[in-house]
This record gives sequence, structure tokens and C-alpha cells, in this order.
Amino acid sequence: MSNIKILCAGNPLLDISSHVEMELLDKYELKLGNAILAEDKHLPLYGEIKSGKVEYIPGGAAQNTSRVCQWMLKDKQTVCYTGCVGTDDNATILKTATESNGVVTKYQVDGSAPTGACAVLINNKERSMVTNLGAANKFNISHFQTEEMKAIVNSAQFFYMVGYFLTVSPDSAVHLGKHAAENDKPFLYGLAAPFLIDFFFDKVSELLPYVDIVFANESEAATLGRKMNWGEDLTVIAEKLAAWEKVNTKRTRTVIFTQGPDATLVFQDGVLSKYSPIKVATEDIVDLNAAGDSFCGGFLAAYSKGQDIAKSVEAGHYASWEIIRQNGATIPAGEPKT
Ligand code: 26A
Repeated sequence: MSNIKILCAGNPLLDISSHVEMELLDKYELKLGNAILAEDKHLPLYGEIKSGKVEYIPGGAAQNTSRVCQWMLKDKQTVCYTGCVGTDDNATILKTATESNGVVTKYQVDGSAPTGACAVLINNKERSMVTNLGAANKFNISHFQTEEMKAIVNSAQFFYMVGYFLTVSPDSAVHLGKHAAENDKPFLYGLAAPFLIDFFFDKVSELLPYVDIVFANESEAATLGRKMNWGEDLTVIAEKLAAWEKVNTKRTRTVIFTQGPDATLVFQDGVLSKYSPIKVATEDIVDLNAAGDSFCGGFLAAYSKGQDIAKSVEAGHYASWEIIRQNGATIPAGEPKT
């Protein structure tokens, strides 16, 4: 028997966070607001930033969401996070941090590669991320064939994943999507970085039919609109995405587009609603890294308690309001104020 209610899967990464000048981003042809996979030409970047002041912060988009979600929930050890780590110290750092928030970690472990790392390059509160997946890339579906993981999948009532995982183990993603659809359990999914939509669209479009609630920020939504020939208007893109192919016809698809400080758009059952985030004074913003992940964490926590979409969006706004006033995806000390 397992007490797990929410299962999140993704790439466990240690964020190497550094404040940098635009020249460094230009040198490596990196764009603010973007996230990419490291190519050979980016590898010297890691050494270059480590020679300056860096901070090591547990990251990985879905892991951030799982920690925020569990922080928002009174019942601890009900959120499980899985992904693949190595056997190094960084794996221990991730496990300790994630479990300190009450999350149950069930990592697959592969000692043949180092635990994944993400260079988070911050310039004026915006960031560019370059990920070296390392062991995260070794995740494979055999993990879900263990008795322990089968029990967790069966007991979970909600599933959460981010597009990033589709470059690693798309068959695991579809496996969970099928389980969710067959058992009428909600499957929540963050579209994530434009490169996935541009270059891994076959994987994205294979998973989307299983998705009940889609999250994206405005640039991810616009990338999808271009890819699908749905135009530029976010409202139209949301409407078309909501109506797109779906396996579990017992649930309609809800589409949620965040837009930084501007209103969050929600398209549900033919109706578009707008919800304003909590205002944050510029001087109170530490960095915007993980703003979207924490929105999803807050949303998932409220939604898993049976709250409606409006209340869940409100919880998402609260969570991102907390996290952008922290460094990276650092979980605030103390209980959430909701
Ligand atoms: C495969 N890629 C590129 C990634 C990521 C990622 N998480 C999973 N896979 N690239 C960046 N991140 C995480 O995004 C968080 C902020 O939203 C970073 O680790 C960071 O914590």
C-alpha cells in the first residue's frame, strides 16, 4: 500500500546559479527566458561560471513543482517525485532538499553518469538555462515496472510532468498518460521550453492527447501556436488546444497560460477566464527562476484537494509570489500563508 496521492516525474537537476553579464550570454549565443540542452560548445560555460560566485540550488522543473506542492499540503509524504540521479554528492543534495519538504523521492539511480546540472544564468532577474542532463538522461521505463513504482502509480490520483522529460523517456510519459486516462485520473502537464515544441514535437503530440490540464507561459504558448498554425492570439491558441485530440473523453481539457505579471488566461469548457497574479514590487523580486514551476505546484496542491480551477489558480499565484521573492526554487521557511 502506498499513501502517495500525487506523482511527479522529471529530470532531477542541481541548479548552478550565477549572476552574469550579457556578454557571457552573447558569447554562448544564449537568450534570456530560454532553456536549452547543453551542446559541446556550451561545456566550457560551466567552468567559466564556477570561477566566479555561484550558488547551488536544487532544481529540475518537475522536482521544483513537487516540492512547492508538498509544502502547500498539510499531509506530508503524499507527493512522490521520480527521475534518475547518479551516485555522487549532488544526488544526495537533491534527495535531502526534496525530502526536507516532505516529498517522497523514488529516484532511479545510475552511477555511470553524474547527476544532472543546470547552469542558471541570471541577468537583471531574467534567466537563461543550459542543462547538462547527465544521469537524468538515463531514466527508463523499467523503473515503472518495479513493484514499488507500480504500487505508487496505482495509488496516485494525480500525475504531473513537464515537456523536458520527453527528451529522456517519452515511453514512460505515455505509460503514465495511459494509466491516467484509463483510470480517469487527471494528468497535468507543463509544455515548457520552445525547443521541445520546435524539435521534439512528435513526442509532445503523442503525449498531449492524454493531458487534462496544460500549463504554459506566454512564449511557450506562442511557440505552440506557430507550430500548429493556430496564429498568434493566445485566446485562440488556448481554445484550439483545449479542443485538440483527447483520449479520456470523460474530462474536458483545461488550458492555463500564465503571462508573468499579466493576467493568467484559463480556457475551460468553452469559456475564457482571466485571473490577476499577486503584484510584486520590482525590488522584492529576487529572481524569476521557477516562477512557473511554483505556480504549477500551488495549483496542483489546491486542485488535488478538490478545489475548483479559480481557487487552484489563486493558489498557484500565491506560490509563485512566494518563490520569486526567493533565490531559485528555494522553498520559504515556515508554513504557507493560505
Ligand atoms: C531538459 N531540460 C532543459 C530541463 C531543464 C529543467 N528541468 C528539466 N529539464 N532546464 C531547466 N530546468 C529547470 O527549470 C527550473 C526553472 O523552471 C531548472 O533546473 C530550474 O530549476
